[in-house]
Amino acid sequence: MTEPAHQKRKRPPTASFVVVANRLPVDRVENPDGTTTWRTSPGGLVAAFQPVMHRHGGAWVGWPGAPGEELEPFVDNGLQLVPVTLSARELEEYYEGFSNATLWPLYHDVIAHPEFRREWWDAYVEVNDRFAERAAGVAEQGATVWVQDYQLQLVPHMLRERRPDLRIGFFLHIPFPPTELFNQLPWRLPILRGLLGADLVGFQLPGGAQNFIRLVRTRLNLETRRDRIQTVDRRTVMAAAYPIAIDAKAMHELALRPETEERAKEIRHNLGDPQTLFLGVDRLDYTKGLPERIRAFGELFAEGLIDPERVAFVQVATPSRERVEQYRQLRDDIDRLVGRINGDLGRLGRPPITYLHTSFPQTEMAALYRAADIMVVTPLRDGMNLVAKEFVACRTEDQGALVLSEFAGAAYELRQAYLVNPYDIDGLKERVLDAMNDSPRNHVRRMKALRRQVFENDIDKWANSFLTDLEQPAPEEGT
Ligand code: GDG
Repeated sequence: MTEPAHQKRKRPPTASFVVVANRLPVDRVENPDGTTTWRTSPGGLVAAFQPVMHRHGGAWVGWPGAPGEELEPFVDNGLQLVPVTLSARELEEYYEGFSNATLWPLYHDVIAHPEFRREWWDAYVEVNDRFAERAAGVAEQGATVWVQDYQLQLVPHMLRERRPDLRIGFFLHIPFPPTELFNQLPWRLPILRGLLGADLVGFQLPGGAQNFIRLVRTRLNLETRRDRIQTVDRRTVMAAAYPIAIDAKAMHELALRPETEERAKEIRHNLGDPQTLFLGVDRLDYTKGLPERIRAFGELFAEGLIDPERVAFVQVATPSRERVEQYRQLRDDIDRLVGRINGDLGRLGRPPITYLHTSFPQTEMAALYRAADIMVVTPLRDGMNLVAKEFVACRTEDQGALVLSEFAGAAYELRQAYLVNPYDIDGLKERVLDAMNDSPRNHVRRMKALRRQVFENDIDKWANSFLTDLEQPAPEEGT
């Protein structure tokens, strides 16, 4: 869309289905002629939710991506987009601070140290309140509002106070931590109460739902029965697992396009037509286990267990949260690690590790997935990991293999992957070799099973199962 921005903006009518997420699904692009275009923003939540929104219609409430930007609601690509303004200070305190330097590490098993700062919490409360206000203004009487992720855990309660007529769902895209970690949080009670404003609280895995139920029982003294919680205002809240999925068919079709296949061949050719091409694709995040993975490959090359003349390893690391100190540090560490391995082991024109700190269009991602033989997905902790599922969906000929961390939510469903403990570098090396040396017959057998799983449990099924449970009236007390 390239018409001038002011022509596109209009106040949205109220909607019967509203998604509330930290980010709108688009980034603004200023064209040289002064017009504005919107481009899909990267990331797991948007990738998962775009198809859901296109099927259901409705409004999406979120931050448009630039500090201080005040935009009227507008329509893009058939979606009603309702921008929430965040100041530079709020971004620093609510987003980079409380969301990404407190909650993100805490919820990912404290892989990095979470910082607890009271001013960050205050900003979190303030911004959550603004999102709730915006959603309350957009939702029509009796509408369904689906709130997304760790940045907005107070919104369900704040929204219910304003609009008791709504059906409110919440889905957490990242892990919900074990009780002893969650209990470190100075603001644990308001967060639990915030989530309990929803009728349905969804998690990636049953373990997350169980952690939450245990916490509301022990910390808030609420009565719980299986996946139901009785609140003090005598509502029934359901807490259950809904492992998130992908639009497998769309991904498969993208992979099948002749231009994707052509590009996949070109990628392999540019890498020297290796016998085996390993691939990693991750946001550059300390949860994704990049240093451990790179170290394992460095050792495999150095010890002659894989031959850099015949094997290539491509690691794409998509830039992420670059203003947060821990992320800057990680980037430097990885640069150094890759530089050292390639410096020690590479020869002219053929580095053992091709490391790309950049993001690509989805077509290029599909070509990479097709080009690769073995995908290496080894996060230290991950809510789900869509990359693993996307790779499987792109294996149009049932070939290749997936090496997958036990600590990715995806491991719960993708049992036929080569599962691995990513903290165990020797184990990781062994698993990489197992995957590489296994017979093509075993690869096909495993891949067929993985594909069945990914195609049978796609994003439509995921959204329908959450929304069906959300629409169900709560059972009478005592039943
Ligand atoms: C969070 C949770 C959970 C990546 N680089 C590019 C690109 N991507 C796309 C991938 C995939 C998505 O971004 C990444 O999703 P992941 O699930 O792997 O990871 P997170 O961003 O951490 O997502 C995660 C997810 O939410 C959904 O609930 O699975 O556990 O952490 O779709 O393809 N896309 C494009 N260019 C890139 O360079 N176009």
